[in-house]
Amino acid sequence: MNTREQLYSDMDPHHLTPLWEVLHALVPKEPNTPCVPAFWKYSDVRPFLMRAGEAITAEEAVRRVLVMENPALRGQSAVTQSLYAGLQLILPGEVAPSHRHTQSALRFIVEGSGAYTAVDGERATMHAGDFIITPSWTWHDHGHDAAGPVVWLDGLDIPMVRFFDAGFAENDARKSQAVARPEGTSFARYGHNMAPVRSAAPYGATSPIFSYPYERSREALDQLERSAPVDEWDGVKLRYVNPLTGGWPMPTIATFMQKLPAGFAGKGWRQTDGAVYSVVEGSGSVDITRGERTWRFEFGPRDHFVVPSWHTARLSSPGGCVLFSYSDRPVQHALGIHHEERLS
Ligand code: GTQ
Repeated sequence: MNTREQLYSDMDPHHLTPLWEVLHALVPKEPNTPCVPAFWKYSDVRPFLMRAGEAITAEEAVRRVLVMENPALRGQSAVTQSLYAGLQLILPGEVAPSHRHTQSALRFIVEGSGAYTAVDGERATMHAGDFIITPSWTWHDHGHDAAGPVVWLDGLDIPMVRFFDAGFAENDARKSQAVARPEGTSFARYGHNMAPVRSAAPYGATSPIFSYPYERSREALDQLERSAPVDEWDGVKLRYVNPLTGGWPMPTIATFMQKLPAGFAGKGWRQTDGAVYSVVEGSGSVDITRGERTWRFEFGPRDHFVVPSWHTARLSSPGGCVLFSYSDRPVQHALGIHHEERLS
């Protein structure tokens, strides 16, 4: 053994290791995520969801969800290094029992309508395309008194909270929480560019609106498509906001909705926040490149895909489409490390 090897092996039992052997990997010249582009076609996923509906009840499962795992991160319940994604199914008459946890959740309604999620005593009825928030540490249960299966995308900061080792959870003694306020109260208080005169933010860093209806978001995108310049990279894209701060609606997760006009052939971009996309309406394609490798996903309604950090993506849509997406951008902004590059 030479001097160095002797040093390494002598100090190894002391849990010491030489930085110079790993420095390049620790501080890479540019982001080098293990996460890969991934695509879930809804027509492939849906039969498994319906089989899950026969295999277990929502109550027994607590949350009957098929987790979308990044193919390069299997076994970690992670769709990117920082984010979780799953598709949750609830059937008529079922209840997913009340619990709370430190992790924040978003629900983006993919199929069906009439189920509800209850947050802190207020129910929000689900319609396809609605974006609903479960703030950190609020009691929440899901139920369904209407007809047909309802499926939504669950986006949570589970890997982030796990990374910080900061997660707590608690089951409620009640199966469903008591309704304390009529549906729509939060939206009336905070959803009209107005706010109560004397009250602090009820959920801290999280938006006091927990349902952002699709109808309103869609209307804004439609009008902007007609009346404002279309961005060459994003089409018409808006971010959801916390009306009390103008910032992100959730402390850990940014959410967006965009419309690609018919005939859109976007320019390429890359960003340090990997993003999960849910196709709401229409169809199109995304080309993702990283070094020599290229992925192309042809998407339609209810399909899901991932654009990982620092992969170049281009969106196209001959017939027009609407996309919802989410990422960990609020955290990267807070740390001052978010970076974006738009190719001409
Ligand atoms: O609805 O509370 O997909 O706690 C994963 C963990 C959903 C939920 C998930 C959860 C939930």
